[in-house]
Amino acid sequence: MSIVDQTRQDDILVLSINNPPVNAFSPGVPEGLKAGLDVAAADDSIRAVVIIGAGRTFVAGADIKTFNMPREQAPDLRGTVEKLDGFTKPTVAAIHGTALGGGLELALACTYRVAVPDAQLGLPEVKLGVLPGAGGTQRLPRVVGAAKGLDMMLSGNPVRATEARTLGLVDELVEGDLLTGAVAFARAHADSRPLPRISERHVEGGSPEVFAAAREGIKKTHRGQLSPSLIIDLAEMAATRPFQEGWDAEAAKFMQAKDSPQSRGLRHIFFAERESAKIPGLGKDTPVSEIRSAGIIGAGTMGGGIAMNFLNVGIPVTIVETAQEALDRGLGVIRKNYENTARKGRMTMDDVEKRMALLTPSLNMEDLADADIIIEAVFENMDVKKDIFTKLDTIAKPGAILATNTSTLDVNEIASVTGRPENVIGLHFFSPANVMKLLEIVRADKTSDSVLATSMALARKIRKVGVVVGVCDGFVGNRMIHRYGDEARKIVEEGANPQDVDASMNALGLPMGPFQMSDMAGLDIGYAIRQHQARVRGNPKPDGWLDRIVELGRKGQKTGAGIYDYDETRKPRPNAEIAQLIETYRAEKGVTPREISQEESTKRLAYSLVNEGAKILEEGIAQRAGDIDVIYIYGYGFPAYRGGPMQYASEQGLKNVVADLEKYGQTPAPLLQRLAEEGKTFADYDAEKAQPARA
Ligand code: T1G
Repeated sequence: MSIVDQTRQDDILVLSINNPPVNAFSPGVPEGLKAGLDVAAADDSIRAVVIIGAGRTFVAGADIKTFNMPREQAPDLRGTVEKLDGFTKPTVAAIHGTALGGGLELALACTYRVAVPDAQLGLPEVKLGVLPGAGGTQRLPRVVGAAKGLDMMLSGNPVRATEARTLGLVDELVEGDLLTGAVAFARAHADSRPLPRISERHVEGGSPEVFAAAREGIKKTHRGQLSPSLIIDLAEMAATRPFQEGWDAEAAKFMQAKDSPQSRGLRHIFFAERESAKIPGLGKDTPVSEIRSAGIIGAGTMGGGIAMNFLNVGIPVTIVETAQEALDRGLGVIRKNYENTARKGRMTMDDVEKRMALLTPSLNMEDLADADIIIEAVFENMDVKKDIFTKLDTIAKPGAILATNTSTLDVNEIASVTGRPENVIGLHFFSPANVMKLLEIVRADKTSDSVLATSMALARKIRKVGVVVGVCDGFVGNRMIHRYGDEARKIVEEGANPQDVDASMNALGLPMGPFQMSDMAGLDIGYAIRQHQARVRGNPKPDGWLDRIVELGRKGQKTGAGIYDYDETRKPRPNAEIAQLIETYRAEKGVTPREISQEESTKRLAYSLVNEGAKILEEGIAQRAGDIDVIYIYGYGFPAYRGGPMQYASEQGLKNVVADLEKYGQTPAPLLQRLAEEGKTFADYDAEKAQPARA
């Protein structure tokens, strides 16, 4: 089969795109489609053309990998769309799976569109920091109207074919075999003239108010991003200017968006997120077990949240506590969470009952004997965890995965108390565990390949973004955030106030700066970690300005006061006493406070993450810089349009990062030094590591 196959069904020519896995518009596809159209144009016995995707989907869009190609070498999607728009015989797009981005634009240039009911149609380009660049900004609003067109292009979310039919985006739904239905539809419309062309239609509802409202809306939903405003401008042109003018303007604005750091960041994360699911060195034939039942030990915030992930995908859970009251409380929280979701209309009360029916409470760990996986989510104390794993070793069935949800403790040490360390792994969920998508999969020294592969498959099953990390204090995410917190406290010691430090990271696009985040997580957690780390290092009890705040009993949002004061809106408000405490602290330490610019604060904080990330890479605790970026976007709110801390540093130039680290008193990691000297980026580093080892 060639990349675009031509087959005849009597008077209908069928062009079948065969470019697995998702029929992206890669080099060869435009050429094949154009060739097919030329055949159809030259042969009077061909009355209409059907375009269909082979395999599991129609066209899932332009091939994102070709975005960095020189323009003249990139697949000519616009040329193909123009050829279709001007074609003199009916063309029918036969859609199953997904018609996304350039795929939908191709379909919109066809005369007609038919689809199976569960197909998805959308223009997700904004999620890649670009915009529909092959007519989507001009055609979609002409079909679905200004408001719906803007909503689809700005959210990037697809609609099901059933809704698309209602919107007029699809002309017919095909219940049976798609190709049969599409050929029949083509034959039935072969003589219809004039051919309906979307480019000749007008946009409904394109009032100035609609575009003004959209511009207002993206200030909140897409803060700091470029492509949304370009999309609105182009949609407004569709409503107010001739098609050709909008079509031409779209090409220029597409290039502007594509060449932005934001698009490079979002495209980086698109691929990094998929790469992070691949575990180097794991054979394709590594056995992956199916997880049909789960056991959770601990029904607190984490245990309850973890349980919900399994219930949401229909996996029964036995949840164990030590006391009935704690068990009842835990189940109550789970039910309340579901009922809140139902109240928002995102699930029905029937769904709530179905999920709760899969949940079995117990006071007896023996009830976990048949679970395929058991996840411990109890108090962060090594002795408690060792005691649990010792008991689990006598209870769990052979082959069960024994996982700890510890956020920093040594998984090797936990595994050592069992007779089956190959079955022990860390599954570090992030709070709230039923919401946060990140799952750090902590590979201990003796964790077997099969347990690792099964854990990664499970992550995907429970809709988490799984990233494999190694064992060290804090693994990847928390180890970096500890350094980041150290730097943040230092910047305050030197003269900045907490709210300016937080603002310096809000300016980078993080919804919460270091102190807003600490107040939310609970200051006592950081306090305990600093105490623990001081003990491990044999240092005296730490007495930083933040420790003094905790010792006043101010533990953050949960006590209504921490670094900031909080009222019922939970909006952080600076507190004069805290400012005084910090001033007193500086005086005691003999520090003369100095003015610290927002730029300095942003660099010191962002680069403290990057520098620790470089050390983590050198130690092999993370497999890729891209994995670190995925962790920070899905676990710590780093803005996806920055691509994550490592990508952000690469965009700044690692030479500049090294110079700034030295300027602000941090010692650059050797790997960072090397890459900077070689003029490389972290993406280069990942590409080097991905190269098969030269024999
Ligand atoms: N280009 C290149 N590779 C792609 C791709 C694409 N558009 N979409 C997916 N892949 C790869 C992906 O990297 C992975 O590779 C494999 O396919 C399976 O993907 C001009 C400019 C279609 C819903 O944004 O949303 O058109 O890891 O794991 O979970 O206006 O892929 O196996 O090596 O995601 O079943 C617009 C992006 C492009 C759609 C399927 N289109 N893709 O999900 O599989 S811009 C998109 C998806 C554009 C035009 C503009 C999903 C999917 P590998 P997967 P999945």
